[in-house]
Amino acid sequence: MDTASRLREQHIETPSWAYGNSGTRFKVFAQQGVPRDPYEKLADAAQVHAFTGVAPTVALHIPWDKVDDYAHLAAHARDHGVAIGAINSNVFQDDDYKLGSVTHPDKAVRRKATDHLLECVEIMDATGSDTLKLWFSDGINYPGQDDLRARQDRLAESLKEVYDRLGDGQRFLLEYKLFEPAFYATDVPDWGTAYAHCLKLGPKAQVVVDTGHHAPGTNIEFIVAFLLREGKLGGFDFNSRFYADDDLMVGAADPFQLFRIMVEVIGGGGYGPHVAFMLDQCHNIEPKIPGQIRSVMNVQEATAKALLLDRHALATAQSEGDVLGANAVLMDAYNTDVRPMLASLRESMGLDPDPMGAYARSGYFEKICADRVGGAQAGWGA
Ligand code: PSV
Ligand code: MN
Ligand code: MN
Repeated sequence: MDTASRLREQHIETPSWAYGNSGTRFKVFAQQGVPRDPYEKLADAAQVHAFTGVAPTVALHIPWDKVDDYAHLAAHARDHGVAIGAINSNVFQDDDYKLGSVTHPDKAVRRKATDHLLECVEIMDATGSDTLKLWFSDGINYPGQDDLRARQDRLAESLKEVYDRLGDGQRFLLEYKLFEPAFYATDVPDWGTAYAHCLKLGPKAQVVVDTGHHAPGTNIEFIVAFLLREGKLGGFDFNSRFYADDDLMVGAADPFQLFRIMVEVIGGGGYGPHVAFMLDQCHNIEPKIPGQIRSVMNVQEATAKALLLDRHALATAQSEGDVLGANAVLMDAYNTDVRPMLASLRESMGLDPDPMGAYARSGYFEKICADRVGGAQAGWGA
């Protein structure tokens, strides 16, 4: 398949929480025209797909996107030309979870947390979603606060119960995060921990790599290559970081890192529906729909460059031990201006070659500002 066809088939999922008001723990900045409910979030996400052509699904976050009738919400998404993507669970915003959720020392709290995860699988059934995304804020702040090993046992027990509830064609992705909100020890702090749990459970459990969840200097593309090799890379939460879990627009801080990741994804056979490309971002100071459009374009550009990599020339240089030659082949791909190619790809898809400009000219923003008063908070403070 040629590069244009592969780019045309790319699928980048946007998160419902990107469309609501968000901020840091210091301040949530309200913006004009933001959605007041999950239905309006889906309508905004549909705009991102309408102008890029490659963002056909939207991740939900439960209970931020709680509705009475999920089948109805899924039908509403379809009416707008999109579908429901991953269901993100939330076992971090309840007072009961102060000392943990599925790892909590109290069995009753663990039961409540696991029941929420099972409820998310029910929502998958109702919406047609095939992916459950699990991120646990669980951890401890002080040495001795709880038993590290016992917490792993409790985590494993809950994951097993959820795993066993998954239907055919359903999977869960286990997310890791170096630290925060726990500071001394986090229960799923790294890819190795996530991988070990998933390996024990079976093929429906895979690891999701959130690009913002690593220590500075971590070689994320190595993690990607390793997990792909083991068949355990389920997807990405893309975003950019300068310091920690900044949740800035993907490709903004380090587009070269994004390119290197895409090189490994493509080289490792991960470019296809089995590895989900999801955005996990908040737009605190920039407008939200254009922020998502820009992010989708950034992922497309990194992908296009990685697809253009002359892998044959690279392999030859590598096998000859030609250090500078191999590096030059990689840099040639990275330094290619792929914007004209993506513009003509969009035209061939019946889209405007300039999604940012086309959205700005569409009048959608003016319309939502007039129609919507009192937009809802994304639910996530950072
Ligand atoms: C918290 O760090 C987080 O950003 C995780 O990455 C989750 O994927 C996301 O929130 C939504 O729960
Ligand atoms: Mn994430
Ligand atoms: Mn995060």
